[in-house]
Amino acid sequence: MYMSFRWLGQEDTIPLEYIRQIPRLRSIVAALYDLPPGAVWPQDRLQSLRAQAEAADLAWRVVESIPVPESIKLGGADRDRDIDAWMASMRNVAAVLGPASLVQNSADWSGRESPVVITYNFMPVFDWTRSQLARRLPDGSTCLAYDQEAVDRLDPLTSDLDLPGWLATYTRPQLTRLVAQYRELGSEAVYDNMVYFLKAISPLAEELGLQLALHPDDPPWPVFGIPRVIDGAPALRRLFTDVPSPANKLCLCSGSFGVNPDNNIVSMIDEFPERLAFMHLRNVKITGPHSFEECGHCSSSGDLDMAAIVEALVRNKFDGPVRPDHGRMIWGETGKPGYGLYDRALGAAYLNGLIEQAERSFGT
Ligand code: DNO
Repeated sequence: MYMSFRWLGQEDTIPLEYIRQIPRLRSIVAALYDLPPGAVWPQDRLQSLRAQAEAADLAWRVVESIPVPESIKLGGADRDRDIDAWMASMRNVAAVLGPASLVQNSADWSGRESPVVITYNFMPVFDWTRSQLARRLPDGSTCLAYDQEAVDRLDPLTSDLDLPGWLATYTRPQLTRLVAQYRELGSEAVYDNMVYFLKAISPLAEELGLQLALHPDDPPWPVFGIPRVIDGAPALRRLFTDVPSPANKLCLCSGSFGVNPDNNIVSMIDEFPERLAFMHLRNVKITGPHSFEECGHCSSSGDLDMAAIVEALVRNKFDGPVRPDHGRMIWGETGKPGYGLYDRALGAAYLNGLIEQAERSFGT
């Protein structure tokens, strides 16, 4: 298992050099964030991002994410065109980051020859959703939070939403139409559209040696009456039966699944070890029904047993990338909610400690 860190590209205020200074940090997770869903990612753009990472002595093996256009999630008239574009991006990612391109100065780094991972999600319209981007905690830090009562008071069509994961590129009429389409479509049809998409792209992923890492719905329940389909182990079981391709894998996000107490992350790791491509490791504190805060990464800060999660990964011989996930804002830092440097760096250091200890216990 190797540690990585999300870097948000040119607009990220955190220098790559600082990321490299985190102990054991040798690789970034990145994407061409400025390109809209449906655009083909050009090789020269991928190449220059890779070169930028390598100039800072960091590898780039994990793409997070190539966005899936709404036409694909809706099963619309343009979906085959958009799937072709997605596959063209897959080809370019494989050509630029692929198995033949080893990272320099990394003889001592375990991720050196690891497969390239492409992360994606199948959440309609809003991606990850929170009701508060900066809830103040008693220690003065701030965190992201989700409160169902607050969300119930919001109408996505009339409220001024400032949602963290949402590509706020839709005009109000587009948003109105999309929300109505998804509400009418329902979750079974969205699921079928996901299967259609995966059946179309997984043969190419296998051929190119890419791992497709599906990020779960965050939170794992319907938001604003819009369906969400990857909410727990039964949904995963069904998906891996319907699309058995070995390229069909997971970005198992402990914090997304973990806010539903019915989801046991350790059992999921034990049940789907061969499906794990990438891990988002963060803790969460459940504050009420369908409500939670994003706490620090340590087990004692929230409701997930992070040591048991890391132990399960080592026990199952997981050798892919992991990353700390959303951090709180601490020490006066300002920046993109969830994506500051300090608390994520603390998270990486803590997780590295857990990994070292678990690897010793299991003799790996
Ligand atoms: C939030 C992230 C998500 C994730 C996508 C994966 O911080 O975990 O935005 O990148 O959902 O496609």
